[in-house]
Amino acid sequence: MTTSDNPFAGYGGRIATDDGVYSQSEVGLANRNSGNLLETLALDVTPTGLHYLLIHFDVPLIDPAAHRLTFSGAFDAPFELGLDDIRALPQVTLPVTLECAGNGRSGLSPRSHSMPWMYEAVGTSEWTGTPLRPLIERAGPKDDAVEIAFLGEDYGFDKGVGHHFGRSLTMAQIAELDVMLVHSMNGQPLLPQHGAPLRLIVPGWYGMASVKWLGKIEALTTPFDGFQQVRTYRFRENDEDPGRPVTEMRVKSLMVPPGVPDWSSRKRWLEPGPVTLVGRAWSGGGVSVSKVEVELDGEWREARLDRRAGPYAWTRWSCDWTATPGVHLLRCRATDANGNVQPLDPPWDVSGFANNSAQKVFVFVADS
Ligand SMILES: Nc1nc2c(c(=O)[nH]1)N[C@H]1C(S)=C(S)[C@@H](COP(=O)(O)O)O[C@H]1N2
Ligand SMILES: [Mo]
Repeated sequence: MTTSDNPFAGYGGRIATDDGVYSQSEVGLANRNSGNLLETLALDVTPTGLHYLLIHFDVPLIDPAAHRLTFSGAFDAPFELGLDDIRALPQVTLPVTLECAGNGRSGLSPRSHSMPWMYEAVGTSEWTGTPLRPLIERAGPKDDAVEIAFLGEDYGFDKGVGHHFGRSLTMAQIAELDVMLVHSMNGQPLLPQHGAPLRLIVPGWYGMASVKWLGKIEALTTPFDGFQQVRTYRFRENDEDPGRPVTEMRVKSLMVPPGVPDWSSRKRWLEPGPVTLVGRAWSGGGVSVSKVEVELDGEWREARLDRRAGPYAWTRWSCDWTATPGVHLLRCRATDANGNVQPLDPPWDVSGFANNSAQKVFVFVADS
């Protein structure tokens, strides 16, 4: 498709962004795609209604009783399944921390025009469903199959290109990753906004791989060229750069902002004295967090780490601080078992993907 086919071409393009000033369309995106409230980082599992949302188009409203998942393309034994068939297969529940690749985008300058996340596009849920790999094996990819594509029922336009939201994984990734076909979240059937009745969960990767409203699984003999695979979710230095695909989550940590907030600035107010700071840290690909440090009055102090609920779930951390009167900037940074450390400044990317720089929280401590 060329840009002249863009049905929206005559109606103006994306609006230029200006640091600190948000356009109406960015506010519109933010109203549709809510974020997690950082106070719930105190919990192991994010309450379902507070899990962040990223919905590119409209939520397709699907009748679960009529829904069929089809396996098609370069398979020797294509078949289809209904929801009851999937529930009758071996069931697994896995706690998985999901983070949007665009989380932190607002921290970049210049900022690309897309969902203007700050810190809140992350959450942990207990997902229930069946492992994907045995179903792929049952369908039997032909010898020349190179990738499996996962297509959602939602359809819309981006940069003038109409498409179903779709992503792919290579045969090697299917063999390596613990991909799940999921119908329930925290013990309840998926809500419409989280992909009902069926979605993919790709543990350890950024959220874009976890296709919601899953309708088709297709074996391909050439790499998938869908918009969400080749035109976005790529790290790019500049607009000409073909880029590298976004895959596993980068090491990151967040704290529950202490004290109480100012309504509009979200800056914090605290009484002086002892306070326990708590938060969560995670990394991608099942890699564990080995250290979290909190910057308190210019000094980096090591936090205590709890045991995580599973290889794909975040780790709780805590750190004691004696708050003294005045203004403080608190930061936290995690290190994973591979030695990756969160940077203090945002890593550059044209689209603002995977900004894992240390969170900053401004705190005003009252006079004693
Ligand atoms: N079909 C479909 N799947 C999708 C999306 C989408 O817009 N359509 N958004 C993706 C992105 S970018 C993310 S971060 C996660 C968000 O999942 P959640 O809304 O359940 O938190 O879903 C992914 N799967
Ligand atoms: Mo995302």
